[in-house]
Parts: sequence; C-alpha cells; structure tokens
Amino acid sequence: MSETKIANAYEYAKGVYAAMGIDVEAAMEKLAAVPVALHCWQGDDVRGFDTDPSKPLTGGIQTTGNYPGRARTPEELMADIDMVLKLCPGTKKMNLHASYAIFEDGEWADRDKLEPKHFKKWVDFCKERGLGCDFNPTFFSHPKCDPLTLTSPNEETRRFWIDHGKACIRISQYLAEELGQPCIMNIWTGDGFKDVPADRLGPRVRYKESIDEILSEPFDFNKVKPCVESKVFGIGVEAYTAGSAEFALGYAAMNKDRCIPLMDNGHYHPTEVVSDKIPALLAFFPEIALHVTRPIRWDSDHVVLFDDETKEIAKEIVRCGGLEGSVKIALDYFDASINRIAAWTVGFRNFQKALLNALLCPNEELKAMQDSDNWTELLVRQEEQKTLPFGEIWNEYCRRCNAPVDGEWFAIVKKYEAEVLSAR
Ligand code: RNT
Ligand code: ZN
Repeated sequence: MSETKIANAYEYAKGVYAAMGIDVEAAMEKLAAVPVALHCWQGDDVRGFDTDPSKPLTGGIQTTGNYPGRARTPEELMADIDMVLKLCPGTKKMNLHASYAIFEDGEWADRDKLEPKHFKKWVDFCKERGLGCDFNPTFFSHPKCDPLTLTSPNEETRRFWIDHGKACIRISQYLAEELGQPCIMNIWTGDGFKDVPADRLGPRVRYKESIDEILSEPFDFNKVKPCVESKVFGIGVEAYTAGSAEFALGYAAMNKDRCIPLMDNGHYHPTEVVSDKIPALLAFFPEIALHVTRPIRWDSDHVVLFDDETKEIAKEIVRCGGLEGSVKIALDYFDASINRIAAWTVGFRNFQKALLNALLCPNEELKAMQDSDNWTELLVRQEEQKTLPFGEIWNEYCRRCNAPVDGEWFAIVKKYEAEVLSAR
C-alpha cells in the first residue's frame, strides 16, 4: 500500500473511534508504556542451562513437539529473544527462570547456591536493551525434586529448596537494583500427587512454612514483588496440588506486606475465567500478577490468541486501572511444535492487540449503561464494537513502535529460520 493510502486508512479509522469519543492517540501512547514480561522459556522448551537438557521436564508441565531450531545456549537464546523484541511493539521486560543461570569458565552452582553473578550476563543483556527483568525460582526439572520440593516431608529436600528460594530473593533484588525496575519473583511448584492422598493438610502446612522462610530473606518490597502462583492440577499430579487456588490466595491475603497473588489463566477448571477473577482480587489486593497463556482442555500452554477470553482479560485490566501498575503482566506458554520465534511473537503481539482493543472501548460510557440498567444498548454497543476498524489502529501502533505491521513480520522469521535456526 502507498504511504497516502496507509495514512488515509488510519485517519479514517481514527475518525470512526473519535466519533465514539475515543482518543486513539492517547490509547496508543498509554499502551506503549506498559511493560509486558516476555518469558525466556519459550525459546528452549523450558530446559534452561543448569541441568542435563536430555532429561524430561518435571513438575507436571510438558512441552510437546520437536520443531527444529531450539536455542541450546545462552547466546542462541539471546539472539532469538532479540529477534522477538524487534518484531513486537510495546514495552517489554524479560522474565527469567533460575535454571537460566549462566556459568562461566567451567563453573557450576547448584540451585541452592545460585548468586547474582550468575545472572550478570542477563543484566548486561537487559541494560543494553533498556529492559527490566522478572524472575522465577525453578522448583522443577532437577534431581533434588523427590519429587516434592517445598512441601516435601524430607527435611533435607525441603531445606535445599528453601535455600533456592532465598537465593532467588537475593537475585531478584539484584535484578531490580541493577535495572531500576521492580522484579516480580514468582513462586510456583508443581508439588502434588497422582492419586488420592491420605494427608492433604501436611504438605500445605509445609508449603506455607517454606514460603515463610523464603520471604524471611531480607528484601525491599518496592523492588522485589514475590508472588505465589496457584494451580488446579498438572500431568502426573492429577489428584492433588498443594499450591491450590485457595492456598495461594490465602497465603497472599495473610502476607499482603510482602507477597502478591499470581493467576495463570491455564490453572483453573475450564469453565472458570481469570477475566472475572481480576476485579475480584483487585477488590482486596493493591497489586496482582498474571500469567497470560491459552489452555486447551488443560494447562496446555498454547500460544496466546486474540480470542474472546484474552480480550476480556485485557478489558478487565484496563477497566480496573491495572495499566497504572496494579496488574503485573507476564506471558507464559511454550509450544515446541511450531517455529518458536513465531510462537513467541504471535502471543506477544496478540496480548498487545488485546490491550489496545481494550483501550479503544468506550468503557465509561458502557459502565454508565450498566449502572442505569440499560442492558439493551449495552449489548448492542458491545457487539458493534467488534467490527470497528481496529486493524488500522493496530498497524499504526506497530509503525509508531518501529515494529513490523501484520503481514510483514513472518517473512523476517522465515529468513531467520533459513539462515540461523536451520543450522542448529
Ligand atoms: C506451570 C506454571 C509456571 C510455569 C513456568 C515455566 O504450570 O504456569 O508458571 O509455566 O514457571
Ligand atoms: Zn504460569
């Protein structure tokens, strides 16, 4: 399309929204400043660098597929992330797992002995690109999972994982200080049982005490935001998960001065929706964190789509004022069956689309309809909203962020695949 045609299309779309009282310029500007955390683990199927990559994942999670080109080293992973950063509009933040520690000169440290220095290369990477960084202790895929971690009845096992958690607090504080942005530190374990347990309370009490010990490590809550992520079940732990929704929420509610709840939208029964849980939690918590993913029948971690529930999650974030900082947004999915860079990019761009779409809704007007019991017009307006010329505003947003528009970026991925990924 010619420059003039593009400009005309944008001006037309802008006019359509303006007629509804929507300032598209303000929406784009607001979105461009919101950090969304990009999960490093999409690039290497959640394998990390600190354990044998031929060993299977544990903790009830699974990547499926064997698409060629997986990143095998920190250098490869960073190169792939650079490609994704270029292809996605908006403000990004990195999201690392402890298993992505980078060891130099033949050195290796076990997870309970990890130090900030093992993440120095990531700090350099983030600094060069102006990124903040979130962090996750890795309580899975490791010989010290017995298979339990923080809930283990074996004191030695539990101690090892508590020490890992404490090391991660220190690393998170280092990341926050070096990068000048808060670090969300997410505690998730897959601890649970395949079959009906005889003791459901014991593991949860141990989990609670373990988190208490981890959070007794000194940190500045303005810089490090520990969270607890709940889950309904995982592969091989179908009958019982210690870190259930009630457990995680209960913990966060009782520890509001040092902990926030994290909801992953793959971690609930299929008829439950996180979009509805966001305002429920914001009625009680000043800050919450999200893992945005796409479950199909279970926590399958498919690539995030621009689908109804993703749009609804974004709408709730926007309507509840979450973009002002109360909702910490991160992506969490891992698909090894398609080009991993494309997977990362599609999901990141889709969540940007969902947020932009939410910012382009006449939220105040719609709310007034609800409050005046005008459900007829609310239905009509919400339906009409779906066919507005959103694509033109989205493309303009991409151009302003110096990111490729839809239709342009996949060719770049194919070239990278031919030149770089296929040689791995
Ligand atoms: C697993 C959780 C957890 C992980 C990452 C790798 O079900 O969602 O957040 O996906 O920590
Ligand atoms: Zn998650």
